[in-house]
Amino acid sequence: MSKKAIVAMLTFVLAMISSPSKGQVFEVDLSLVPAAEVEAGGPLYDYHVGIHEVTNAQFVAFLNDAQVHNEADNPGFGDERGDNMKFQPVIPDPGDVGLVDKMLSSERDAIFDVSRSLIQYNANRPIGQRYSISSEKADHPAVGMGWFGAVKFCNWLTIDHGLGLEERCYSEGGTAFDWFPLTIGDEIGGTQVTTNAVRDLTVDERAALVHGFRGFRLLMDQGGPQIEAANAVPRRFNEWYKAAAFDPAAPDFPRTVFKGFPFETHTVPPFHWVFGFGRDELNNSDANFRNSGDPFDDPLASVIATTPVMYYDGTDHDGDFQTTEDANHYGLFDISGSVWEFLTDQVTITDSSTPDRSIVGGSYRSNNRQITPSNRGDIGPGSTRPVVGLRVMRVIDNPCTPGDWNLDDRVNVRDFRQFDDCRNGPFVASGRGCECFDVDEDGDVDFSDFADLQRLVESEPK
Ligand SMILES: [Ca+2]
Ligand SMILES: [Ca+2]
Ligand SMILES: [Ca+2]
Ligand SMILES: [Ca+2]
Repeated sequence: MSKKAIVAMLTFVLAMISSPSKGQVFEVDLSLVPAAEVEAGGPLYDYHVGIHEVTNAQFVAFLNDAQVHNEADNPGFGDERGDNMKFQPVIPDPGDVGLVDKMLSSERDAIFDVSRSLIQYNANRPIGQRYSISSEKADHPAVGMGWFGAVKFCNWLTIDHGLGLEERCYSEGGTAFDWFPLTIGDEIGGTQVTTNAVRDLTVDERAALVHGFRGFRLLMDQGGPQIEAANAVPRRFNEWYKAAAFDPAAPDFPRTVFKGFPFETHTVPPFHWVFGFGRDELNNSDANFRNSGDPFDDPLASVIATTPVMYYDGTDHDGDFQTTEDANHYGLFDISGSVWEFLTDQVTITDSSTPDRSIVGGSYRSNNRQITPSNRGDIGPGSTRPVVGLRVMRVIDNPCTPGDWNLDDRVNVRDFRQFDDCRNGPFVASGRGCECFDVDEDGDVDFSDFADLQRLVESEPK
């Protein structure tokens, strides 16, 4: 490299370090899970998934930038990048971020809890530089955020990538009830009913999310693997399980595996792997789980024993520890183990005012049976854990199969419900997904499209 090039590069690097308050677009490596590779009963649209969990360095960039754009902390500069976050200045952990002020509510750490992470906070530094991570832990997965923090990160990342405020996938606000996937309660021809957010997404709401938004979000998980029901329940929006376990090269017969507790089993369907690194057997060289023998292991479970993201890459890390090359079929790392990952889905708990959120994949503290993609946990949306992080995804090209609005591979009365909405309702203005009803491709959705749709239904296989 020439001297000039080195100077130019250094100048660039220094500029990045010294101006942390301007948007910090960082690379998010995504891998395509293609519609064309058909998982029986699974998603029929392209989506892109983060090849690794969100790192400490990425989460620090978010926290610093959000604080710069937080009206309370930086008057005159507040905007959507930092809205709805209460940065706690004093007790007991400066740097915690809640939905409300610390002393007033149980939701005080709902966005981020410093003490359950490896990230540090220094109130004496200028805003925009207060959060930091040691260089050794910068590429480890971030932990200690609640589901609110995970989806706030997704919304922030959407803005940071210049995708536009209207592409954000989650509603935000000052209370726990204001945070939900944006299409929940967005009823046909009606206005949004936020009280409906206290439940999981319907199929139509999942379809609307896929059709209408290009921002970053968490993966969806419609009903889990659904093996016992022999695919009786559709899982057309189970983005997690396809990305995590599907592979046309996997065994073509079901296998029974043990879950976390003794005697409890579940079945892995044909063409899916038991583990998220594309195999049915687990060795210590494959993933970070409890006492897995990696150099970061903590037998006492007293520290955050994450491995760097993509650690299981087939190298021996300069003689430290031999790993197996463990990107899965879609190039995704650490699907099994390292840290649990939040999903979009709300798990309805009848005695709870805010439903739990799904977490998947297990962590460095999970045993060897708990880190399968079909294993699930759930925690409250404001709960923070040193074992739970996140992975982001995007639908980059919103899908459009003529007439099949709910993406279930058939055109029928369920799609027609949405047709009326596109013809008369709010979708006309936004155009989100309605172009799929313009069957005759003349630029609008009207009765001539309806006639074409009827013909599509009649030709549907019985
Ligand atoms: Ca370990
Ligand atoms: Ca993981
Ligand atoms: Ca359909
Ligand atoms: Ca038309």
